[in-house]
Amino acid sequence: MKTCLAVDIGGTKIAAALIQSGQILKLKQLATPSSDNPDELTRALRELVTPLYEQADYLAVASTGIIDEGILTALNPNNLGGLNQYPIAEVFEHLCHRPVMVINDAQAAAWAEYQLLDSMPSSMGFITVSTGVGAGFVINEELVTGLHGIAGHAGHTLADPNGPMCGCGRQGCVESIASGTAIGKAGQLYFGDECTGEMVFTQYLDGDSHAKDIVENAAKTIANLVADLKISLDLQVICLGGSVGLAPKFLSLVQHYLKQLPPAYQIEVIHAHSGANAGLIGVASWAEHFFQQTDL
Ligand code: ADP
Ligand code: BMX
Ligand code: ZN
Repeated sequence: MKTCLAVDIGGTKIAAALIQSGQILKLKQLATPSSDNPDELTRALRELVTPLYEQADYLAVASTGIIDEGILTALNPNNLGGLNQYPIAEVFEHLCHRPVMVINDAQAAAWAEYQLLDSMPSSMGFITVSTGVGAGFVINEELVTGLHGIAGHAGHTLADPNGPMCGCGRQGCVESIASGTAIGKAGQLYFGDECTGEMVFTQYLDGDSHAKDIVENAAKTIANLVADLKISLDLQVICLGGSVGLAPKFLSLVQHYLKQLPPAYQIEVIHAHSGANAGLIGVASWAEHFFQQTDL
């Protein structure tokens, strides 16, 4: 039985796990460095994988950013402390001397969640509301990665043409309003310069009215994204993940705003079954599929 070392690189945290037949055997996690120096990220990745890689046959990496030909290009470099154009596949090959496969984190999570659905629909979407807002799609039972790895970057579709400037360079993207980063930024006006998305949620759950406005605005924005995706792709179900997507009450708020739209926009929205581990489980499963064909 082959063992996979799966790594999930997000804008806030990096997790690594040894996985066999979809089961996590060992899990380690650390904070994503907030530096535009690529050596800082490489150092963090080395620290994470060194105690694990010798037990692995291959590596499966899910990362925030556009993954094309093994290079990570940030669509929103702010999510990675300004880091861009990082040779992610080469770095892992160098660190672990094992075959490496890399895809986008939300694409990986979509693949994990698709396989866990009871009804096995032909088309589904996954949305992560986390440091950024990412998405992944399975259409006609196939994970859509896109010719250049860009497919799924629905966090950068338009939510408000007069909204905040997004780190990708476009004004009013969904991510600039509804991501954990955007929620934290909106909260800084009321809760201080160090305010994070998580702190706004704590205030929200305590009944603060400013936090309520911010969280509701984010949920309404995600509900509209859900509606746009349903009407564009005729999806059958959408899974919501990421620490904001999984935060208490957020899913029910999204469902509440979605219900106010006409019937054609309605779709079942559920929590990611594999929770925070969706990226790890999904990329391990995707790599198993990939490496089986290459007779590893
Ligand atoms: P990553 O983007 O690295 O995958 P997360 O999914 O944890 O990481 O998303 C990080 C964002 O979620 C940050 O903006 C953080 O403030 C926010 N966050 C973390 N924990 C919570 C929580 N319990 N409730 C709401 N927001 C949270
Ligand atoms: C951003 C983008 C996506 C990513 C999404 C969620 C970058 C660096 N990332 O829209 O590729 O899937 O964030 O990422 O441009 P996370 O860090 O919030 O998990
Ligand atoms: Zn954007």
